[in-house]
Amino acid sequence: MAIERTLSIIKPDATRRNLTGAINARFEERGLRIVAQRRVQLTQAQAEGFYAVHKERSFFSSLVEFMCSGPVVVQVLEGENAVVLNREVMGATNPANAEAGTIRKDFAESIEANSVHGSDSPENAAKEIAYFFAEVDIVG
Ligand code: IDP
Repeated sequence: MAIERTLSIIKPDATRRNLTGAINARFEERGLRIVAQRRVQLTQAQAEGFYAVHKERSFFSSLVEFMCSGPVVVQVLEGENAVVLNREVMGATNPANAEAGTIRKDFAESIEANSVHGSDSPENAAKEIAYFFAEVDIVG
């Protein structure tokens, strides 16, 4: 299987509750390596740009406001099959539907405040990584 990179974001509901380390332990336990990491306060423009694909959705403005409500940790995870593996470790978007032992089942507060973001395809991972990191900032 190919070594891939994916973009992960630890969302404001999780940084607020001091869960950064607990969440990153889940990634590392499953073999995902954190090869770049930065704590950021997103601006409205940055959050809108990142979630532009959702701009017609009813929850867009609320999502943008939530993503700017506190610091986030943006990071690049690397490993075999990293995109799909990260989605598996995260669990379903809605924590009510997430499987036992996933980050969202164990930590998410709601379908919006669901603790983590993860790219959904290798193509989107490349775009999302480039949104936050220069190649030189990623040390594998
Ligand atoms: P994903 O994060 O699991 O890939 P997406 O459907 O791409 O899920 O949605 C992006 C983010 O938008 C979700 O992680 C969540 O924070 C928020 N979101 C998705 N659906 C809803 C909703 O129905 N109400 C409120 N927020 C939502």
